[in-house]
Amino acid sequence: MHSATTASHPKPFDKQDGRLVLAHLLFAFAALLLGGIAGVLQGMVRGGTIELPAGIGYYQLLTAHGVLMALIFTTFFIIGFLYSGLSHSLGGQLLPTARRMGWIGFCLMGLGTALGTVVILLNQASVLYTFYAPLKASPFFYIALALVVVGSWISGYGMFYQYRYWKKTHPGRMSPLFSFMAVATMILWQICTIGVAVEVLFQLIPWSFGWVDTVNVLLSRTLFWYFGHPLVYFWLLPAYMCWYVVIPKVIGGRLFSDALARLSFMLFIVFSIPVGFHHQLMEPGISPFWKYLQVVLTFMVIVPSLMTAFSLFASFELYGRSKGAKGLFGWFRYLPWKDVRFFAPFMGMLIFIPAGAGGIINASNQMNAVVHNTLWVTGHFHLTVATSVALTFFGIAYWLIPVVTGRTLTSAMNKWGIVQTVLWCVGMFFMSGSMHTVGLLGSPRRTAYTTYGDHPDAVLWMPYHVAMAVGGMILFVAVVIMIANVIGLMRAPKGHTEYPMGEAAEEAERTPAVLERWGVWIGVCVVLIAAAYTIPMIDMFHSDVPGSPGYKMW
Ligand code: HAS
Ligand code: CU
Repeated sequence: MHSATTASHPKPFDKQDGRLVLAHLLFAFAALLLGGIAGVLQGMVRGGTIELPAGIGYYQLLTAHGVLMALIFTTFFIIGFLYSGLSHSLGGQLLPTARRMGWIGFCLMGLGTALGTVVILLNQASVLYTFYAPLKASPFFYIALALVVVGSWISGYGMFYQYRYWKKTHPGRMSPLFSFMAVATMILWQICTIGVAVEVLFQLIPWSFGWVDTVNVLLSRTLFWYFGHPLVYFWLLPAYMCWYVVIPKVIGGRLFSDALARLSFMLFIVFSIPVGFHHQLMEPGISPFWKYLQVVLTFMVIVPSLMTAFSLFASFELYGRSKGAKGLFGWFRYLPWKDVRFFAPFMGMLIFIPAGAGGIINASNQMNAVVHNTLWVTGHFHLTVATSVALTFFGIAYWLIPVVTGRTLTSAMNKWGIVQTVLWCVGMFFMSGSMHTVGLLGSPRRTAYTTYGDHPDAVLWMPYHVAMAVGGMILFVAVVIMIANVIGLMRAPKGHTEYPMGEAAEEAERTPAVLERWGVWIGVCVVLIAAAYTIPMIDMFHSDVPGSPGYKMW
């Protein structure tokens, strides 16, 4: 039998692997709590409801919030989740070398996080999570980031090692879907982090140590966004893994198509990197032709998300019809609404529809001119990463923590999970809804409380800022409940929880083998990156615009 299908044994999760996974998850949730505290405070400052005590700065909080939530919570959770699924789908146990690499990665990332957090708390790095030059942080902030990235590389190598071993010992077989997707996600990560590694090592660190006086700002931002856009898919793809592989199992149905799922992940590898200019559409120094090309590629990378939406609808409908659902939307009633393992990720999917639509608006040059650098963009990413992705990760925690600790989810905790999800959605509705609206009215992002000298426009904005603060407070309550739920899961009754991994395996054998020819897809990706970036980067190197000295604006 295919080893992906032997997975449903009532065999407990490997203890050593469980510890590795749990360490990542707990670290992630600790970051969520700290980031949440920073978030609610900054929301209240911006709403004009509080003033910060003890010399704490708004931008300092904003940096802590962005770094801990967007970079640390996500990365730790993702690596823990991927390791858990690899252990489960590739033989029930990690190879000692793979596990060791996971721990080395964990330690390096943990060290980087600790160092970075200290530097931010010392107010030496209030440069926000995108750390744009010419804002200049302490060199130790950049070193901290580098440690996190290098740690994540080593964790990725551990995953590749495990996968290679499986492929070698199962010649001619299609790998289990989860492992395929995990490898695709980590390949994407390896390719895109090269950009930020080059930026940090060759530009920001020498400059912040004072070894060089100036920095090429345009080049640094370009390297950043070469990384920054695929970064958002590094967050999204693990959520998609849950939607493709876990959700069909949770609802008791099956995945619509193994081949379609694999194709969508390969398309992400191909198209998600050469698109960074859609974050730089309003920047001078890049000719319109290259922006245009990258916008075309941006519209290409929407396709695998549309395929995902199609596949999810098909899976839901197949399941509903198998239960006797009639009519176009009859299947809707048959979904397990009261099961948080389904409900939380489902709300994530639902919200991804307007969230993705917002992304398409952002990517359109003319409309980007309206929304760029306004709170609209902040609203966009609080729907995408902070709702679609975050709710899916929360939904995963409700079964993954029990799986790795040998416990079971109680019905009381399931209810708290539903409450948590509803609160998150309500809080986000107010917060992100107001951000989108007030962004269209011109309210800028990355700015503390100000009335712009009582400018009439800024007076119009204020009610929305208050609504944002209210949403932020609701979200903070939801963060606290999530943390309480995690503690509850850690103390849940002992018992066996099955790893809910879907079994499209019989179909996987019919999936075209080209979908596992990594070299082909990575090759196409490299060609596209070269086409989209080579000439504009050469121009940036040869630009006569002088480099910029560093600024400390806080
Ligand atoms: Fe974005 C800015 C364009 C997706 C995150 N984005 C950001 C920033 C972040 C971010 C963090 O083109 C700010 C960075 C900063 O600090 O400056 N984004 C896009 C596009 C997409 C997109 C075209 N973004 C994401 C995702 C993110 C994310 C995903 C995180 C996880 N974004 C932009 C642009 C900017 C930007 C510009 C720069 C703006 C500026 O000017 O600064 C696309 O990938 C979206 C495609 C998605 C879809 C939706 C498919 C729907 C699905 C759900 C199906 C639901 C079901 C359930 C089945 C087409 C898969 C339904 C059931 C029922 C019963 C109805
Ligand atoms: Cu992007």
